[in-house]
Amino acid sequence: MSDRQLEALCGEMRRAIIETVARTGGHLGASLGTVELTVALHAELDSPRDKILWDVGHQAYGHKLLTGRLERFETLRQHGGLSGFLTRKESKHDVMGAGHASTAISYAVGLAEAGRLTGRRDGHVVCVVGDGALTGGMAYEGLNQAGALGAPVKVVLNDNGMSISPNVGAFHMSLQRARLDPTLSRVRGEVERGLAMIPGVREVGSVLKDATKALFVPGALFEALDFAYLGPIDGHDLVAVRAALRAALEIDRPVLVHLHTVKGKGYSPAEADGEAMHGMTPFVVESGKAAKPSSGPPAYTEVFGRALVREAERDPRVVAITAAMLKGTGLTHMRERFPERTYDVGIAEQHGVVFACGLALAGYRPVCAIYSTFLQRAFDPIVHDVALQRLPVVFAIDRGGLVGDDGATHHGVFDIAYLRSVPNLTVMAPMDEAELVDMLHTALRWDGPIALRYPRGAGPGVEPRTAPAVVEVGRAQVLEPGERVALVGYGAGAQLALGAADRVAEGLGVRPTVVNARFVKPLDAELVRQLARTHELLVTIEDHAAIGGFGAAVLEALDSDPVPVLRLGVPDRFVEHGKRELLLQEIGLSPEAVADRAVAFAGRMARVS
Ligand SMILES: Cc1ncc(C[n+]2csc(CCOP(=O)(O)OP(=O)(O)O)c2C)c(N)n1
Repeated sequence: MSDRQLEALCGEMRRAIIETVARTGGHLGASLGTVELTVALHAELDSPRDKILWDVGHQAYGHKLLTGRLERFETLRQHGGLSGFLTRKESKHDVMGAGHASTAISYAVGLAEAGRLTGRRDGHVVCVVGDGALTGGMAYEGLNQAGALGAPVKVVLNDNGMSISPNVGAFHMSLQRARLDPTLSRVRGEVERGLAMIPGVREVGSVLKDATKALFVPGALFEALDFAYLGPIDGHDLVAVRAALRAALEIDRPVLVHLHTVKGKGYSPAEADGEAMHGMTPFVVESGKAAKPSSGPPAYTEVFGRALVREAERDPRVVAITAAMLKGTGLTHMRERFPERTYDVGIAEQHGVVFACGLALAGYRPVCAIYSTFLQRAFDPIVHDVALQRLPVVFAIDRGGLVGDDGATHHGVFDIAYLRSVPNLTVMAPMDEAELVDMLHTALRWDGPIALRYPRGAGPGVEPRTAPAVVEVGRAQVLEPGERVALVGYGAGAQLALGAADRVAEGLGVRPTVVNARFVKPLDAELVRQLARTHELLVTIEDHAAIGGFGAAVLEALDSDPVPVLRLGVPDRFVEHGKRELLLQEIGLSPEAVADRAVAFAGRMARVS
């Protein structure tokens, strides 16, 4: 296709992305910003022989459109439809699957090195990485090794100045300075021209060019890592981007191509508010406003964010940490009220947790507000730095459980398992908004590491008390006394237990006992044993992997009082994307399914006995 045709194609792709995401919801701004880059990559490369890797994969809707998924594009993020990220099973053009940031460079180095090992350099390896993803340490680990190996990877830095919120960090600031200060490149040009006038300099021209580049453009860091640096280039100038890619592909060593792009490019509401338009629910194209204004009780995130401000007002030692999820974790309220006590460390969960340790050592009460799925990145610091050192760090774990449309990369279904095996940690989950506020209050008064998890979206709408109360650590709560069957729920599981109770009563002819477990560590083992002695069946309910989760903790506590335990949780497979309610139904964790499974199990037991 000619350049004119390709430019027209870019317009068509933008329209398809805007119109589809308006219906399905999804990552809008990021994919609008990469349209020209996507077209340029597919014009210059022969995918899948040449390997195009996208970090996170949320900016790759255009790549889906150009690799055979136009027809199915309207199923984006729908149950059974296209994923909102790239996944290996969806297309041979999706070289790697992702959803978490900062992995693409490492994959690319591995692919390039495999080519060297086998002696078959089968195509180019090009990865696209955002400036946000460059706040994650793993990106530097990859660059560092690529430089040392001389691996011929091509890294395209898609620099839009934004992570989800405006990007952070010293490197970002230096990129911004370079972007905002045109004198830097003018001065560099003048210096180069001046040097070229010095007799004898012509012979070492390229060396000097490299030296001035290092002095005047953000390429210095990449040059230090033994990358050739090309840029900065206007990432919406298709011809310029193609030329830069061609130049990079000709160089047989690591190259970084630096593009300046605009998040939301071509759709004015998204250009105007990149943060709000990063991840969208369905919206009206003309206005950019949500199609269905939110109603009902506030999300757990919001309740947490406001409660944290109140705790910080009471105690000047309270500080808050997010890893690039200021809005997603509700810390915008903290940022507004106490900007100097609110830290966005970038996409750096590992660092963020150890940073919290430093603050805790000095007497502060850090609260790390991190999604369950991203906290996986910080597992070693949780063990080695927080728990082993017994530091009073609070983990506010948002998006515990199935998250819905984002799918397998984002479900937070492993945190109970990976936290409850760690000594010194206290691990709890509220069943409603009021308990969330109380548990945060409790956590900030607890002398040791402590975590609370809560699900995505809104709770049942229980108003928090005016003055929060301290919850007794390790004590569960019997919500409804009953007989024969005890439904023991953890966190959102307690709501499921309540929701299932009537149907269980109908099925059994007697009302079941309903328990809000509150703590998985320390577990209220005394109550669990008492339930075991007084009931025929315990049913544990959790929005978490059944393996290693709350139900497993209950089983472990019962070795001397055996009673059948039906453990209801997420099965041992990766659950795909779709509406949360639909997914919960699919895996048998809707209130109705919980009730039916409990009654059927009790029925089978009765037949056996
Ligand atoms: C480990 C991890 N933490 C947090 C996130 C949430 N997240 C998704 S996209 C994003 C911003 C990425 O910014 P950038 O790489 O610059 O891409 P852009 O959206 O600007 O194109 C963040 C923080 C994530 N995907 N992975």
